[in-house]
Amino acid sequence: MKIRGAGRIARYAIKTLKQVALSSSASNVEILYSELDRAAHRLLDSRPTAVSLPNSIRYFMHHAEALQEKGVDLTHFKETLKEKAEKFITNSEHAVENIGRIGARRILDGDTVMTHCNSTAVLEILRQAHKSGKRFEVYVTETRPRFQGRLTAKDLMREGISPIFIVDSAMRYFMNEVDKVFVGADAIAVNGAVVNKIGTSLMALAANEARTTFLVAAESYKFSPETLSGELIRIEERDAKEIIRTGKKNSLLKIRNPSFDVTPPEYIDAIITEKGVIPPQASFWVLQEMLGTLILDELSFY
Ligand code: RI2
Repeated sequence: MKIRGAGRIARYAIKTLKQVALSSSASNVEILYSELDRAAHRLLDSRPTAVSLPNSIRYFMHHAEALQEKGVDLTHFKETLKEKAEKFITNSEHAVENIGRIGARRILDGDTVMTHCNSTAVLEILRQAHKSGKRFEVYVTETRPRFQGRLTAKDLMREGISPIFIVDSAMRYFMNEVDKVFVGADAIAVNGAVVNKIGTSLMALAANEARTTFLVAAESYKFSPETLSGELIRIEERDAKEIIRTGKKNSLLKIRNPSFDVTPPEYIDAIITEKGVIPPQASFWVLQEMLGTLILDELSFY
């Protein structure tokens, strides 16, 4: 949890693999490849839900494998992987900027918006809308149990935006005042269902009932290729201690602490990606275009 936010997790994984490659004392490409393979699996095991993690690792390991098959020497291997890693990080940062630019157009002067958790992509939309001179109100939920909403509130204040901070359960109470909801995504399935911080699907339900527009901001590497073959996205369940101190007194208490939930496509008006705005039902085409058959072939390994 030191590294959080689906985009940041992906960039950090790539940075780590680059470091493993550059700092390795392996004497040949084969040994270095197996070191990278081990590191890739350790990284994969760290968080199960954010699809940006396997997608970024897949990108890096695909290049590592192609270089190994080509029979390049160790220096070339390291240099090329360094370039590929840096390219991924730059592209990912540009993707967030583009989402900001595209999403900011959706905010009108005088709008009231609401957000949940702490999404870099959503913050960029709000930042760019504010920078362009639009005035709007932002409701920010505290996002129990880890209170990432506090981070969002701080980020917004740093940009000169003054947020309205509410408890999660007040989202329905204020929804009638809200014109648009903006949330990020940890993963998007082929049918357009969005996995995001626990509480997102409740916010979508409340928005649907109040006829409030519900928008998701996500880079294309958050779409899950595994779901093309019917696999489900695993929802991370975290330690009970995040909710309550467990001890003798409440030893009979069972606690469940899922970190994410699934919002069905019917409750989502649009997904804002770096390529443009799509209806959730168009997720299949994003997956097809972004990932291609080559990477799908490698799903069984990563
Ligand atoms: P960006 C976060 O998960 C939140 O659920 C957020 O909406 C999503 O990742 C996307 O964040 P966590 O890592 O990539 O805090 O837009 O569990 O920053």
